[in-house]
Amino acid sequence: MSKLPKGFLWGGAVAAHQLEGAWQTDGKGTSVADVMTAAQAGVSREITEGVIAGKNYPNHEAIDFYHHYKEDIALFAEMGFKCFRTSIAWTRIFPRGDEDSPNEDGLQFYDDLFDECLKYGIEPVVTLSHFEMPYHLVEEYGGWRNRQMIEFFTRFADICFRRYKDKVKYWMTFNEINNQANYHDDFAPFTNSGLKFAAGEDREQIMYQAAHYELVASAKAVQLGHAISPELQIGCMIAMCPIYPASCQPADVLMAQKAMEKRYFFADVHVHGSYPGYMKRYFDRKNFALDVTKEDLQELQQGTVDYIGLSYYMSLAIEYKNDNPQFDYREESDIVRNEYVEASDWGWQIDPEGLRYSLNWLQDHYHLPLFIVENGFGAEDEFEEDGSIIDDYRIDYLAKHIEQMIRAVDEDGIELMGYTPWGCIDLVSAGTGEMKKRYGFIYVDKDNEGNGTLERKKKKSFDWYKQVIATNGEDL
Ligand code: P53
Repeated sequence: MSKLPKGFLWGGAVAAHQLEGAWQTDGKGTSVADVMTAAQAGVSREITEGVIAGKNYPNHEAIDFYHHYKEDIALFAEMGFKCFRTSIAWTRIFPRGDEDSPNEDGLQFYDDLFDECLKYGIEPVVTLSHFEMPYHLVEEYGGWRNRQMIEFFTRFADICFRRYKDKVKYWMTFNEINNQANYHDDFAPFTNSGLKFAAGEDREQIMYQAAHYELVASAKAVQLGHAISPELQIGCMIAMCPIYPASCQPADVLMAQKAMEKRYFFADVHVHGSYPGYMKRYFDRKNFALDVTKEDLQELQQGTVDYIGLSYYMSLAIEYKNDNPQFDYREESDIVRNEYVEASDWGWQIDPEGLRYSLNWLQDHYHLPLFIVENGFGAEDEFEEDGSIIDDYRIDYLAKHIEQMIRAVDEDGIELMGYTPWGCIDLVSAGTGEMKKRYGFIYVDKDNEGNGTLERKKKKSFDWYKQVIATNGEDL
Protein backbone atom coordinates (compact mmCIF):
# COMPACT_ATOMS: atom_id res chain seq x y z
CA MET A 1 0.00 0.00 0.00
CA SER A 2 1.33 3.36 -0.99
CA LYS A 3 2.00 5.78 1.83
CA LEU A 4 1.32 8.78 -0.38
CA PRO A 5 -2.22 9.92 -1.13
CA LYS A 6 -3.93 8.91 -4.34
CA GLY A 7 -3.70 11.73 -6.86
CA PHE A 8 -0.30 12.84 -5.50
CA LEU A 9 1.14 15.22 -8.08
CA TRP A 10 4.38 13.64 -9.32
CA GLY A 11 6.04 15.63 -12.07
CA GLY A 12 8.99 17.83 -12.92
CA ALA A 13 9.84 21.54 -12.78
CA VAL A 14 11.46 24.11 -15.06
CA ALA A 15 11.33 27.86 -15.63
CA ALA A 16 10.66 29.54 -18.98
CA HIS A 17 13.92 31.48 -19.25
CA GLN A 18 16.06 28.45 -18.44
CA LEU A 19 14.75 26.26 -21.25
CA GLU A 20 12.59 28.01 -23.83
CA GLY A 21 15.22 30.00 -25.70
CA ALA A 22 13.62 31.82 -28.69
CA TRP A 23 14.36 35.01 -26.81
CA GLN A 24 13.13 37.31 -29.56
CA THR A 25 10.61 35.04 -31.29
CA ASP A 26 6.97 36.02 -31.85
CA GLY A 27 7.38 39.42 -30.25
CA LYS A 28 9.10 38.39 -27.01
CA GLY A 29 10.88 41.23 -25.22
CA THR A 30 14.22 41.19 -23.40
CA SER A 31 14.04 39.90 -19.82
CA VAL A 32 16.49 40.20 -16.95
CA ALA A 33 17.65 36.66 -17.74
CA ASP A 34 18.61 37.80 -21.26
CA VAL A 35 21.27 40.20 -19.96
CA MET A 36 23.09 37.66 -17.80
CA THR A 37 26.22 35.98 -19.16
CA ALA A 38 27.43 32.45 -18.45
CA ALA A 39 29.76 32.09 -15.49
CA GLN A 40 32.89 29.99 -15.32
CA ALA A 41 34.49 28.30 -12.35
CA GLY A 42 35.17 31.11 -9.88
CA VAL A 43 33.62 33.84 -12.07
CA SER A 44 30.02 34.96 -11.34
CA ARG A 45 27.44 35.65 -14.02
CA GLU A 46 27.81 39.17 -15.30
CA ILE A 47 24.75 41.40 -15.49
CA THR A 48 25.40 43.57 -18.53
CA GLU A 49 23.89 46.93 -19.49
CA GLY A 50 21.56 45.54 -22.10
CA VAL A 51 22.66 42.85 -24.54
CA ILE A 52 26.28 43.32 -25.65
CA ALA A 53 27.46 41.73 -28.91
CA GLY A 54 30.04 38.96 -28.54
CA LYS A 55 29.10 37.91 -25.00
CA ASN A 56 27.71 34.48 -24.17
CA TYR A 57 24.09 34.77 -23.01
CA PRO A 58 23.03 31.17 -22.41
CA ASN A 59 19.34 31.88 -21.92
CA HIS A 60 18.91 33.29 -25.44
CA GLU A 61 18.77 29.84 -26.96
CA ALA A 62 18.72 27.68 -23.82
CA ILE A 63 17.54 24.22 -24.94
CA ASP A 64 15.08 25.70 -27.46
CA PHE A 65 12.09 24.16 -25.69
CA TYR A 66 10.04 26.75 -27.59
CA HIS A 67 10.45 24.62 -30.70
CA HIS A 68 10.92 21.21 -29.00
CA TYR A 69 8.14 21.24 -26.43
CA LYS A 70 6.02 18.56 -28.11
CA GLU A 71 8.89 16.07 -28.12
CA ASP A 72 9.83 16.98 -24.54
CA ILE A 73 6.31 16.70 -23.15
CA ALA A 74 5.94 13.32 -24.85
CA LEU A 75 9.00 12.20 -22.84
CA PHE A 76 7.51 13.60 -19.61
CA ALA A 77 4.31 11.69 -20.39
CA GLU A 78 6.36 8.54 -20.92
CA MET A 79 7.74 8.94 -17.39
CA GLY A 80 4.15 9.19 -16.18
CA PHE A 81 4.15 12.83 -15.06
CA LYS A 82 0.89 13.90 -13.44
CA CYS A 83 1.92 17.54 -13.52
CA PHE A 84 4.51 19.83 -15.10
CA ARG A 85 5.70 23.01 -13.42
CA THR A 86 6.84 25.82 -15.67
CA SER A 87 6.58 29.60 -15.70
CA ILE A 88 5.06 32.05 -18.14
CA ALA A 89 7.77 34.33 -19.54
CA TRP A 90 6.36 37.77 -18.67
CA THR A 91 8.14 39.21 -21.75
CA ARG A 92 6.19 36.97 -24.14
CA ILE A 93 2.94 38.48 -22.82
CA PHE A 94 4.12 42.04 -22.12
CA PRO A 95 7.44 42.46 -23.99
CA ARG A 96 8.34 45.71 -22.21
CA GLY A 97 6.11 45.23 -19.19
CA ASP A 98 4.28 48.55 -19.29
CA GLU A 99 2.05 48.06 -22.34
CA ASP A 100 -1.72 48.36 -22.00
CA SER A 101 -2.48 45.25 -24.02
CA PRO A 102 -0.80 41.86 -24.29
CA ASN A 103 1.04 40.18 -27.15
CA GLU A 104 -1.35 37.63 -28.66
CA ASP A 105 1.42 35.42 -30.09
CA GLY A 106 2.89 34.98 -26.64
CA LEU A 107 -0.48 34.08 -25.14
CA GLN A 108 -1.06 31.58 -27.94
CA PHE A 109 2.25 29.81 -27.23
CA TYR A 110 1.17 28.98 -23.67
CA ASP A 111 -2.28 27.90 -24.87
CA ASP A 112 -0.56 25.43 -27.16
CA LEU A 113 1.89 24.32 -24.46
CA PHE A 114 -0.82 23.74 -21.85
CA ASP A 115 -3.00 21.90 -24.41
CA GLU A 116 -0.08 19.64 -25.18
CA CYS A 117 0.28 18.81 -21.46
CA LEU A 118 -3.46 18.25 -20.98
CA LYS A 119 -3.51 15.92 -23.98
CA TYR A 120 -1.53 13.46 -21.80
CA GLY A 121 -3.42 14.25 -18.59
CA ILE A 122 -0.50 16.32 -17.31
CA GLU A 123 -1.67 19.17 -15.09
CA PRO A 124 0.27 22.43 -15.66
CA VAL A 125 1.57 24.12 -12.49
CA VAL A 126 2.50 27.70 -13.29
CA THR A 127 4.75 30.33 -11.70
CA LEU A 128 3.98 33.87 -12.79
CA SER A 129 7.35 35.43 -12.03
CA HIS A 130 10.41 33.21 -12.10
CA PHE A 131 13.55 35.40 -12.45
CA GLU A 132 12.47 36.79 -15.84
CA MET A 133 10.82 40.21 -15.50
CA PRO A 134 10.99 42.57 -18.49
CA TYR A 135 14.37 44.32 -18.65
CA HIS A 136 12.62 47.49 -19.78
CA LEU A 137 11.05 47.72 -16.31
CA VAL A 138 14.54 47.69 -14.81
CA GLU A 139 15.90 50.38 -17.12
CA GLU A 140 12.89 52.64 -17.08
CA TYR A 141 11.54 52.22 -13.54
CA GLY A 142 14.33 50.70 -11.42
CA GLY A 143 12.55 47.38 -11.11
CA TRP A 144 10.60 46.57 -7.95
CA ARG A 145 11.94 49.57 -6.07
CA ASN A 146 9.12 51.33 -7.90
CA ARG A 147 5.50 51.02 -6.71
CA GLN A 148 4.27 51.05 -10.32
CA MET A 149 5.45 47.43 -10.63
CA ILE A 150 2.38 46.38 -8.62
CA GLU A 151 0.14 47.61 -11.41
CA PHE A 152 2.24 46.05 -14.19
CA PHE A 153 2.45 42.70 -12.44
CA THR A 154 -1.24 42.49 -11.54
CA ARG A 155 -2.16 43.35 -15.14
CA PHE A 156 0.02 40.45 -16.28
CA ALA A 157 -1.42 38.11 -13.62
CA ASP A 158 -4.99 39.11 -14.49
CA ILE A 159 -4.48 38.38 -18.20
CA CYS A 160 -2.94 34.98 -17.42
CA PHE A 161 -5.66 33.92 -14.96
CA ARG A 162 -8.42 34.90 -17.40
CA ARG A 163 -6.83 33.27 -20.39
CA TYR A 164 -5.78 29.97 -18.79
CA LYS A 165 -8.29 29.53 -15.95
CA ASP A 166 -9.76 26.40 -17.55
CA LYS A 167 -6.35 24.87 -18.28
CA VAL A 168 -4.31 25.75 -15.21
CA LYS A 169 -5.54 25.23 -11.67
CA TYR A 170 -2.27 25.51 -9.69
CA TRP A 171 -0.42 28.84 -9.67
CA MET A 172 2.40 30.49 -7.76
CA THR A 173 3.14 34.23 -7.73
CA PHE A 174 6.89 34.86 -7.17
CA ASN A 175 9.55 32.16 -7.39
CA GLU A 176 11.81 31.96 -4.33
CA ILE A 177 10.80 35.46 -3.23
CA ASN A 178 13.07 35.08 -0.19
CA ASN A 179 16.37 34.60 -2.08
CA GLN A 180 16.87 38.35 -1.92
CA ALA A 181 17.34 38.09 1.85
CA ASN A 182 20.90 37.74 0.58
CA TYR A 183 20.96 41.33 -0.67
CA HIS A 184 24.78 41.58 -0.48
CA ASP A 185 24.93 39.54 -3.58
CA ASP A 186 24.10 41.09 -6.99
CA PHE A 187 22.36 37.99 -8.35
CA ALA A 188 19.38 37.50 -6.03
CA PRO A 189 18.13 41.11 -5.92
CA PHE A 190 18.45 41.34 -9.70
CA THR A 191 16.74 38.06 -10.54
CA ASN A 192 14.04 38.41 -7.88
CA SER A 193 13.29 42.08 -8.28
CA GLY A 194 15.25 43.69 -11.11
CA LEU A 195 17.30 45.64 -8.56
CA LYS A 196 20.63 47.21 -9.44
CA PHE A 197 22.34 49.29 -6.80
CA ALA A 198 24.38 52.46 -7.08
CA ALA A 199 27.46 52.74 -4.88
CA GLY A 200 26.54 53.90 -1.38
CA GLU A 201 22.86 52.94 -1.63
CA ASP A 202 21.30 51.09 1.31
CA ARG A 203 20.81 47.74 -0.39
CA GLU A 204 18.94 46.23 2.50
CA GLN A 205 16.31 48.95 2.73
CA ILE A 206 15.74 48.89 -1.03
CA MET A 207 15.37 45.10 -0.95
CA TYR A 208 12.72 45.28 1.78
CA GLN A 209 10.86 47.94 -0.15
CA ALA A 210 10.89 45.83 -3.32
CA ALA A 211 9.80 42.74 -1.37
CA HIS A 212 6.94 44.71 0.15
CA TYR A 213 5.67 45.76 -3.26
CA GLU A 214 5.95 42.15 -4.42
CA LEU A 215 4.05 40.88 -1.40
CA VAL A 216 1.28 43.42 -2.07
CA ALA A 217 1.26 42.51 -5.78
CA SER A 218 1.05 38.83 -4.86
CA ALA A 219 -1.87 39.47 -2.49
CA LYS A 220 -3.68 41.44 -5.18
CA ALA A 221 -3.05 38.67 -7.71
CA VAL A 222 -4.46 36.08 -5.28
CA GLN A 223 -7.64 38.15 -4.95
CA LEU A 224 -7.94 38.65 -8.71
CA GLY A 225 -7.41 34.95 -9.39
CA HIS A 226 -10.01 33.86 -6.85
CA ALA A 227 -12.52 36.34 -8.27
CA ILE A 228 -11.91 35.02 -11.80
CA SER A 229 -12.34 31.42 -10.69
CA PRO A 230 -12.79 30.05 -7.17
CA GLU A 231 -11.26 26.83 -8.50
CA LEU A 232 -7.79 28.36 -8.75
CA GLN A 233 -5.23 27.38 -6.12
CA ILE A 234 -2.72 30.19 -5.77
CA GLY A 235 0.37 29.70 -3.68
CA CYS A 236 3.58 31.46 -2.76
CA MET A 237 7.02 29.96 -3.45
CA ILE A 238 9.79 29.91 -0.89
CA ALA A 239 13.40 28.70 -1.21
CA MET A 240 13.67 26.49 1.83
CA CYS A 241 17.24 26.16 3.07
CA PRO A 242 16.79 25.54 6.79
CA ILE A 243 19.50 27.14 8.90
CA TYR A 244 20.72 24.96 11.75
CA PRO A 245 22.65 26.20 14.76
CA ALA A 246 26.32 25.22 14.38
CA SER A 247 26.24 23.93 17.96
CA CYS A 248 23.85 23.63 20.92
CA GLN A 249 25.41 26.70 22.48
CA PRO A 250 22.36 28.92 23.25
CA ALA A 251 23.77 31.86 21.27
CA ASP A 252 24.08 29.63 18.18
CA VAL A 253 20.51 28.42 18.64
CA LEU A 254 19.19 31.98 18.91
CA MET A 255 21.32 33.03 15.95
CA ALA A 256 19.78 30.27 13.83
CA GLN A 257 16.30 31.27 14.93
CA LYS A 258 16.89 34.92 14.04
CA ALA A 259 18.41 33.93 10.70
CA MET A 260 15.37 31.78 9.92
CA GLU A 261 13.15 34.78 10.67
CA LYS A 262 15.01 36.92 8.15
CA ARG A 263 14.75 34.27 5.47
CA TYR A 264 11.15 33.20 6.08
CA PHE A 265 9.16 36.29 7.18
CA PHE A 266 8.17 36.48 3.49
CA ALA A 267 6.07 33.35 4.05
CA ASP A 268 4.49 34.88 7.17
CA VAL A 269 3.26 37.84 5.13
CA HIS A 270 1.99 35.61 2.32
CA VAL A 271 0.22 33.24 4.69
CA HIS A 272 -0.91 35.41 7.62
CA GLY A 273 -1.41 38.62 5.63
CA SER A 274 0.63 40.77 8.01
CA TYR A 275 4.22 41.49 9.05
CA PRO A 276 5.42 39.61 12.12
CA GLY A 277 6.35 41.70 15.17
CA TYR A 278 10.05 40.95 14.87
CA MET A 279 10.18 42.49 11.39
CA LYS A 280 8.37 45.65 12.49
CA ARG A 281 10.86 46.03 15.35
CA TYR A 282 13.75 45.40 13.00
CA PHE A 283 12.57 48.05 10.51
CA ASP A 284 12.24 50.52 13.43
CA ARG A 285 15.68 49.70 14.78
CA LYS A 286 17.20 50.21 11.34
CA ASN A 287 15.25 53.43 10.78
CA PHE A 288 13.96 52.15 7.48
CA ALA A 289 11.40 54.54 6.04
CA LEU A 290 9.42 52.06 3.97
CA ASP A 291 6.50 53.07 1.80
CA VAL A 292 3.80 50.87 3.34
CA THR A 293 0.27 52.28 3.17
CA LYS A 294 -2.90 51.37 5.07
CA GLU A 295 -4.35 50.13 1.79
CA ASP A 296 -1.32 47.87 1.31
CA LEU A 297 -1.90 46.29 4.71
CA GLN A 298 -5.53 45.63 3.80
CA GLU A 299 -4.51 44.05 0.51
CA LEU A 300 -2.10 41.75 2.36
CA GLN A 301 -4.89 40.69 4.70
CA GLN A 302 -7.27 39.95 1.86
CA GLY A 303 -4.91 38.09 -0.43
CA THR A 304 -3.45 35.25 1.62
CA VAL A 305 -2.23 32.21 -0.27
CA ASP A 306 -3.82 28.77 -0.60
CA TYR A 307 -0.67 26.71 -0.26
CA ILE A 308 3.11 26.97 0.08
CA GLY A 309 5.32 25.92 -2.82
CA LEU A 310 8.89 25.29 -1.78
CA SER A 311 12.23 24.42 -3.28
CA TYR A 312 14.60 22.29 -1.25
CA TYR A 313 18.19 21.59 -2.25
CA MET A 314 20.29 21.96 0.89
CA SER A 315 20.50 22.98 4.50
CA LEU A 316 22.81 25.60 6.00
CA ALA A 317 24.36 26.10 9.42
CA ILE A 318 25.17 29.34 11.22
CA GLU A 319 27.41 30.38 14.08
CA TYR A 320 27.06 33.31 16.47
CA LYS A 321 29.91 35.81 16.32
CA ASN A 322 30.63 38.13 19.25
CA ASP A 323 30.34 41.33 17.25
CA ASN A 324 26.64 40.74 16.55
CA PRO A 325 24.65 41.43 19.75
CA GLN A 326 21.33 41.77 17.90
CA PHE A 327 21.75 38.42 16.13
CA ASP A 328 21.38 40.01 12.71
CA TYR A 329 21.45 37.54 9.84
CA ARG A 330 24.74 37.82 7.94
CA GLU A 331 24.81 35.11 5.35
CA GLU A 332 28.09 36.26 3.85
CA SER A 333 30.10 35.97 7.09
CA ASP A 334 28.32 33.70 9.60
CA ILE A 335 27.23 30.65 7.58
CA VAL A 336 29.55 27.74 8.30
CA ARG A 337 30.17 24.36 6.75
CA ASN A 338 28.14 21.58 8.38
CA GLU A 339 30.60 18.70 8.89
CA TYR A 340 27.78 16.17 9.36
CA VAL A 341 26.65 16.31 5.73
CA GLU A 342 28.31 16.04 2.33
CA ALA A 343 28.26 18.66 -0.39
CA SER A 344 27.88 18.68 -4.18
CA ASP A 345 30.65 19.84 -6.54
CA TRP A 346 29.04 23.28 -6.34
CA GLY A 347 29.23 23.29 -2.53
CA TRP A 348 25.51 22.66 -1.94
CA GLN A 349 25.16 20.60 1.25
CA ILE A 350 23.29 17.35 0.73
CA ASP A 351 20.86 16.71 3.58
CA PRO A 352 17.82 14.51 2.90
CA GLU A 353 16.63 14.62 6.53
CA GLY A 354 16.66 18.39 6.18
CA LEU A 355 13.76 18.00 3.76
CA ARG A 356 11.68 16.20 6.38
CA TYR A 357 12.68 18.83 8.93
CA SER A 358 11.69 21.59 6.49
CA LEU A 359 8.28 20.13 5.75
CA ASN A 360 7.58 19.87 9.46
CA TRP A 361 8.88 23.37 10.14
CA LEU A 362 6.69 24.86 7.42
CA GLN A 363 3.60 22.95 8.49
CA ASP A 364 4.14 23.86 12.15
CA HIS A 365 4.43 27.55 11.28
CA TYR A 366 1.81 27.94 8.59
CA HIS A 367 -0.74 25.09 8.76
CA LEU A 368 -1.19 25.05 4.99
CA PRO A 369 -0.78 22.33 2.36
CA LEU A 370 2.77 22.15 1.01
CA PHE A 371 4.00 21.42 -2.49
CA ILE A 372 7.67 20.53 -3.14
CA VAL A 373 8.09 22.28 -6.48
CA GLU A 374 11.89 21.92 -6.71
CA ASN A 375 14.44 19.44 -5.44
CA GLY A 376 17.38 18.00 -7.27
CA PHE A 377 21.05 17.37 -7.76
CA GLY A 378 23.14 19.47 -10.12
CA ALA A 379 26.00 17.35 -11.43
CA GLU A 380 28.23 16.88 -14.43
CA ASP A 381 27.15 13.87 -16.47
CA GLU A 382 29.49 11.67 -18.49
CA PHE A 383 28.85 9.19 -21.26
CA GLU A 384 29.78 5.53 -20.88
CA GLU A 385 31.52 3.83 -23.78
CA ASP A 386 28.20 2.60 -25.12
CA GLY A 387 26.81 6.14 -25.11
CA SER A 388 24.59 5.72 -22.05
CA ILE A 389 24.53 8.00 -18.99
CA ILE A 390 24.55 6.17 -15.67
CA ASP A 391 23.58 8.91 -13.23
CA ASP A 392 23.45 6.84 -10.05
CA TYR A 393 24.50 9.89 -7.97
CA ARG A 394 21.29 11.65 -9.08
CA ILE A 395 19.13 8.61 -8.38
CA ASP A 396 20.75 8.30 -4.97
CA TYR A 397 20.08 11.95 -4.11
CA LEU A 398 16.48 11.86 -5.26
CA ALA A 399 15.68 8.49 -3.67
CA LYS A 400 16.98 9.64 -0.29
CA HIS A 401 14.94 12.85 -0.47
CA ILE A 402 11.78 11.07 -1.60
CA GLU A 403 12.21 8.61 1.26
CA GLN A 404 12.29 11.48 3.77
CA MET A 405 9.35 13.13 2.04
CA ILE A 406 7.31 9.94 2.40
CA ARG A 407 8.22 9.68 6.09
CA ALA A 408 7.06 13.26 6.57
CA VAL A 409 3.69 12.35 5.05
CA ASP A 410 3.34 8.94 6.60
CA GLU A 411 4.81 9.43 10.07
CA ASP A 412 4.40 13.16 10.63
CA GLY A 413 1.05 13.73 8.90
CA ILE A 414 2.29 16.43 6.55
CA GLU A 415 -0.28 17.51 3.97
CA LEU A 416 1.73 17.37 0.76
CA MET A 417 0.27 18.08 -2.68
CA GLY A 418 3.06 16.86 -4.90
CA TYR A 419 6.71 16.64 -5.85
CA THR A 420 8.31 18.13 -8.96
CA PRO A 421 12.08 17.63 -9.13
CA TRP A 422 13.99 20.54 -10.64
CA GLY A 423 15.23 20.54 -14.20
CA CYS A 424 13.52 17.30 -15.24
CA ILE A 425 15.19 17.98 -18.59
CA ASP A 426 18.71 19.53 -18.62
CA LEU A 427 18.55 23.30 -18.78
CA VAL A 428 20.59 26.44 -18.11
CA SER A 429 21.61 26.80 -14.46
CA ALA A 430 20.15 29.91 -12.87
CA GLY A 431 23.05 30.51 -10.53
CA THR A 432 25.91 29.92 -12.93
CA GLY A 433 24.43 30.04 -16.43
CA GLU A 434 26.19 26.75 -17.14
CA MET A 435 24.79 23.77 -19.04
CA LYS A 436 27.11 21.32 -17.37
CA LYS A 437 25.39 21.69 -13.99
CA ARG A 438 22.73 19.20 -15.02
CA TYR A 439 19.60 18.10 -13.17
CA GLY A 440 17.68 16.20 -15.84
CA PHE A 441 16.31 12.74 -16.39
CA ILE A 442 16.73 13.75 -20.03
CA TYR A 443 20.14 14.80 -21.33
CA VAL A 444 20.36 17.68 -23.80
CA ASP A 445 23.38 17.87 -26.10
CA LYS A 446 24.71 21.34 -25.42
CA ASP A 447 27.80 22.59 -23.59
CA ASN A 448 28.75 25.67 -21.58
CA GLU A 449 29.95 27.51 -24.68
CA GLY A 450 26.61 26.94 -26.39
CA ASN A 451 27.74 24.19 -28.79
CA GLY A 452 25.71 21.03 -29.38
CA THR A 453 22.93 19.49 -31.47
CA LEU A 454 20.22 19.96 -28.79
CA GLU A 455 19.44 16.29 -29.21
CA ARG A 456 17.55 14.73 -26.27
CA LYS A 457 18.64 11.45 -24.66
CA LYS A 458 17.29 9.45 -21.70
CA LYS A 459 19.60 8.97 -18.72
CA LYS A 460 19.42 5.96 -16.39
CA SER A 461 17.35 8.07 -13.99
CA PHE A 462 14.60 8.33 -16.63
CA ASP A 463 13.44 4.74 -16.17
CA TRP A 464 14.07 4.90 -12.45
CA TYR A 465 11.76 7.93 -12.01
CA LYS A 466 9.15 6.32 -14.24
CA GLN A 467 9.06 3.37 -11.84
CA VAL A 468 8.90 5.67 -8.80
CA ILE A 469 5.82 7.37 -10.23
CA ALA A 470 4.22 4.10 -11.33
CA THR A 471 4.49 2.73 -7.78
CA ASN A 472 3.51 6.06 -6.12
CA GLY A 473 6.89 6.19 -4.42
CA GLU A 474 7.00 2.57 -3.20
CA ASP A 475 9.82 1.46 -5.45
CA LEU A 476 12.85 3.66 -4.88
P1 P53 B 1 21.01 26.40 -10.12
C1 P53 B 1 20.08 29.38 -5.10
C2 P53 B 1 19.76 28.59 -4.01
C3 P53 B 1 18.65 27.75 -4.07
C4 P53 B 1 17.87 27.73 -5.21
O1 P53 B 1 19.79 26.36 -9.10
C5 P53 B 1 18.17 28.55 -6.28
C6 P53 B 1 19.29 29.37 -6.24
C7 P53 B 1 19.65 30.22 -7.40
O2 P53 B 1 20.76 29.70 -8.04
O3 P53 B 1 17.41 28.62 -7.38
C8 P53 B 1 16.44 27.67 -7.72
O4 P53 B 1 20.39 26.47 -11.47
C9 P53 B 1 15.63 28.30 -8.83
C10 P53 B 1 15.86 27.69 -10.17
C11 P53 B 1 17.29 27.16 -10.24
C12 P53 B 1 17.42 26.05 -9.23
O5 P53 B 1 17.12 26.50 -7.93
O6 P53 B 1 21.77 27.61 -9.77
O7 P53 B 1 14.25 28.39 -8.55
O8 P53 B 1 15.55 28.65 -11.15
O9 P53 B 1 17.68 26.73 -11.50
C13 P53 B 1 18.79 25.40 -9.21
O10 P53 B 1 21.77 25.13 -9.92
